[in-house]
Amino acid sequence: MKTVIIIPTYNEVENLRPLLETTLSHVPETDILIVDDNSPDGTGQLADQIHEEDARVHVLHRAGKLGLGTAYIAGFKYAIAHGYDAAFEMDADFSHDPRYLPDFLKAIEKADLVIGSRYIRGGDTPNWSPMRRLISGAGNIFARFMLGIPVHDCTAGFRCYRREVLEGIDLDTVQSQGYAFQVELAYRVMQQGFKIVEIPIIFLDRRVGKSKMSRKIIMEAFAYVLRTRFGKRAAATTAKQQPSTSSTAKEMPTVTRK
Ligand SMILES: Nc1nc2c(ncn2[C@@H]2O[C@H](COP(=O)(O)OP(=O)(O)OP(=O)(O)O)[C@@H](O)[C@H]2O)c(=O)[nH]1
Ligand SMILES: [Mg+2]
Repeated sequence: MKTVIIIPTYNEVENLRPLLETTLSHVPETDILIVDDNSPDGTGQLADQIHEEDARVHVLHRAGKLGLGTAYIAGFKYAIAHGYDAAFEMDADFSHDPRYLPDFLKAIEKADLVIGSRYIRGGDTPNWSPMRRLISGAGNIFARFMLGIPVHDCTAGFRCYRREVLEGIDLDTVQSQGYAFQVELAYRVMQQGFKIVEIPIIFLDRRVGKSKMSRKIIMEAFAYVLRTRFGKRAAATTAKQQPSTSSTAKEMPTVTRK
């Protein structure tokens, strides 16, 4: 299976080289795609340098900080355009331990989407404060029951998608950026009837560098769940009245490829 690991980066210069080394030591047969948003700390230049040293590492440069969701959408389009059979989402800060990558590859053989879950047996968030556990745990239960997503950790960002899934969920209409992006994708994958499997992961806090997440990102996820749950009837009516035009020519990422 031809596989690519998509890693969005914004100011991850200290993490990048050790992360890529560790990742490729666990899954030497995969490719990596860094999607860098013109990080002021030079992450993009370092990624270019690593690309020169190792042909498995590719880089997409975007003009500025455009958000995590669009970074993944650009990465998914790259994966489709370059004939990958499966694509991973993975953070650059070591929260997503590359040692789990072989478990994902095994699981994706019998699934369409594999999610690294903190909320099933064997999963954990050992460094988190009780408050952070409460917010994340309650948010997940809320999203799960409001939207009927059969997943214990639907905000998780350590995932592997089969190509058919990425082709089946109309990437151009995804709007969300942060945790909501993960919830929206899980919801769409479920709606299309694809098979989702969770495998346990221990989620560690970032080693170095600064968090880019904020209260705004939490509110975005909350608003997405409410809008999707209670806007359903209205959305269905609109869809009936205005049949959607199916476009075969999918837009290519607005990014330059190294
Ligand atoms: N390309 C791109 N990457 C981003 C953007 N925002 C965040 N990232 C990357 O997305 C990943 C997740 O961001 P984090 O800041 O670690 O968010 P988090 O994991 O919720 O927060 P932490 O508690 O700091 O771990 C990291 O690899 C970031 O570098 C963005 O706007 N563009
Ligand atoms: Mg992180």
